Amino acid sequence: MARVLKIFFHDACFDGTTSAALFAAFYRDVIDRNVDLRAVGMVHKDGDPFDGIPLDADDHACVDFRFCADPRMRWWFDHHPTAFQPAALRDVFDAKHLATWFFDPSAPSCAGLIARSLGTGWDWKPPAHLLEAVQWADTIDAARFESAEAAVSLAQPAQRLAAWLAHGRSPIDTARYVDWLSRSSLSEVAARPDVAAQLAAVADERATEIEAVKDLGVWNGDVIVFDRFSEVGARSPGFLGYLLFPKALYAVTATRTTQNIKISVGVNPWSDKPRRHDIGELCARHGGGGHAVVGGVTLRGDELPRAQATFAAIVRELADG
Ligand SMILES: [Mn+2]
Repeated sequence: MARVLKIFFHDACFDGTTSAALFAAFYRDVIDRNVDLRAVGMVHKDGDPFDGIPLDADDHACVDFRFCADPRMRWWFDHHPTAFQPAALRDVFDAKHLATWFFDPSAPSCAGLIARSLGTGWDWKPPAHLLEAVQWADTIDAARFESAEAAVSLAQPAQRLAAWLAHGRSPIDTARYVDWLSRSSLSEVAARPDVAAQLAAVADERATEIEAVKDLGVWNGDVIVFDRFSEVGARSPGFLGYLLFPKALYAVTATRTTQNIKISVGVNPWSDKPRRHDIGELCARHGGGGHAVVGGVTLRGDELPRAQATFAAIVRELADG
């Protein structure tokens, strides 16, 4: 019987899936070539996101997602400044100081942090196809695009796949994607017939989405607000919001599925105005987390009144402060 490795990763995220694929490739190359890999997408929530998640495999890793103090979580890599929630978890991290735990809030992507850490500690060099994905993770996760146009472009396979991931895949689809990416290039994955058809659909929906986002945006000072509480399944505009409302300093979006309600908050990377807020810190105060320039709060699908109050409070704080 093959040993089982569970990799918990930040779901619906290009960096999260790249991190999981990278770690899977490392594990097969260095630790156990016959390992049976189970990739498990994780979503942030108010409270312990690992509550009720079984750590029942032979080995466990968590990438691009919050710190888990359970000793069975042997491998951990993250770059979110809000990784330690509650803050007391930071003491566990500092006291135990496992050689297989890595945290660098200055890293542009978690995938980049993993590649560097495994290179230094295990003398492992990722294959070329994964190095390319790591470079894209650095660009996409840190919004290192020269313009909003470049950020929303679907010209490159990496950007088509990032949009497809953000559109909400089933857990099985995303787990399969992680396995494919651990073995083949972004362009090969994007060219798989089953994936290619879905990527084409994402591109086809773009024109309709642009019209919807244009109608949706409501100004509140220099904050552009997208309220999609009433459209179950509708997506966050992401960088499209800054393309269509270039004068915005901040964007705040509410989206909702039957499972979760998500409030996404961001600083316009192409604004010429300096930001006045730390978004991760702001979101953490409301039960979420993130980075200085992008963050979010995820609540349960049945917490609509609380989500609406949180949404209004965040918009008010950004517009007033
Ligand atoms: Mn990340």
